[in-house]
Amino acid sequence: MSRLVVVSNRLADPRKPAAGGLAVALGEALNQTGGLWFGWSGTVAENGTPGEGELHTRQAGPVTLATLDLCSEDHHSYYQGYSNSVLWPVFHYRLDLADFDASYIAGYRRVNKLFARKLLPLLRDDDTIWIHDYHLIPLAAELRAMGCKQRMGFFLHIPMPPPLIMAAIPQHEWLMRSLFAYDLVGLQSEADVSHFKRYVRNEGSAEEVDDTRVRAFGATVAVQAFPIGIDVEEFTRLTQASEAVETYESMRAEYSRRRLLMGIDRLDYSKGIPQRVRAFRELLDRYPENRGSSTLIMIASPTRDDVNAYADLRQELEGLCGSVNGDYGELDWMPVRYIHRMVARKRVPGLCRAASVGLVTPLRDGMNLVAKEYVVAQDPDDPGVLVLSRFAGAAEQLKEALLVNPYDTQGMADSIQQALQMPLAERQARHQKLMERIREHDVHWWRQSFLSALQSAGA
Ligand code: GDG
Repeated sequence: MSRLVVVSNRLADPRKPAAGGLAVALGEALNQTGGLWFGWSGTVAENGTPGEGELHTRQAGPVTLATLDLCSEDHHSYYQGYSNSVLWPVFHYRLDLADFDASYIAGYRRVNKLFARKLLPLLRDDDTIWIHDYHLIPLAAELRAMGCKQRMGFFLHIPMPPPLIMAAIPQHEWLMRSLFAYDLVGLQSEADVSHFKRYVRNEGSAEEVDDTRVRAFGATVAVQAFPIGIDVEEFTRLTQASEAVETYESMRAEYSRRRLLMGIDRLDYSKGIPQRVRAFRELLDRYPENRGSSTLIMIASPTRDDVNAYADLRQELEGLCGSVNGDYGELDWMPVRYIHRMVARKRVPGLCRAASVGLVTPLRDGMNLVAKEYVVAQDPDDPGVLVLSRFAGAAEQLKEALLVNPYDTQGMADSIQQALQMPLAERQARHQKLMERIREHDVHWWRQSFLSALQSAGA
């Protein structure tokens, strides 16, 4: 078996459970092959030189972790700038929030080149290289330009936008062309694959070689959907562990007279968090029987606070939650509990299990793992109901959730009401089907199917 090399913007120590399912799954494959994980260290060197960075390596069992510092100029233009103020908003269809500052692209290219330069001497001839996400789209092209012949695959964790939205990025052709340096491009959903194929047909006069391979820009690449899953066993164990049980019990005791609705996300504009509060307000308005008896708990953990759009979102959300509580709250009932802090991972399943309704309502999302975690945390004998945006990648798989359009406030309020009223037998039947699908396509399936497709693609 050839050695696996994983490259991602950030990495985690796969031995630590707090690293989460993805790191554990990648860690397993890295462990089996004595692999290498390469990425940014998270350190910003104040007086560093652009395009340069110190490399640190350490061992985590059989796995080598190699991390690179970035100077503040590179961090600003590559990470905050091009990655999170151009690619993240545009790939989530938010052209209105994109900041097409012309200086960002140089930093993005510089850091991808720097990654390639520092990674190259660590590579062996028969390595299999798996590069992750939008920060590193041109990395394979940079490595190929330096003579790298190894098999290389790319997985995009966020959506692939439709061609006309992609075309808003001034460097769209260069970005899409650079994907053809990979042997395999993995996307989250069939919708993403169809957007990719349409783009390369329209802009690159692509020909479809077979079901998975397309030829354009003088190269051939395999493109397939690999919907990412969660580590079902790990999350089930976490659900049964004492911290989660304690959380569940204390929530049930605290809210013994109420039904709980819950949302847990990074505070990101793609997650449809204000839309969720508006729908909850509408629920209280249209279905007054929920006043005094339903509480919405929203955990929105801080993220990318230094990008402007995130500060605006925080302000909007605080205003919205305050107004619902002000307009509807009673001395003994607060309709919305909003927490802008990270909750310990061990408590997350307990929170999910205590909620009768899980609200996962992104405006656009590559997959959305919270949807899957919510389902797995439920008691199969008395499960809660998942209300899921049709614009989450997960909606392609999780058809037995109540699928909603987060832009339709009234429709979403009606679906929440339907969830609150759903008879036990229907809840159980839906939950069972959802569990089957989540179990079948877990994170191990995802990793194995990507890596085996990569072996065939590079053959
Ligand atoms: C990207 C794509 C794709 C959230 N709040 C807390 C917390 N979380 C955990 C959740 C879940 C994870 O973070 C979030 O995963 P998502 O999939 O929902 O979203 P992104 O972070 O945007 O991830 C996404 C994913 O990549 C994988 O490919 O699904 O579409 O955008 O595990 O539970 N965890 C803790 N405290 C919190 O407050 N401990």
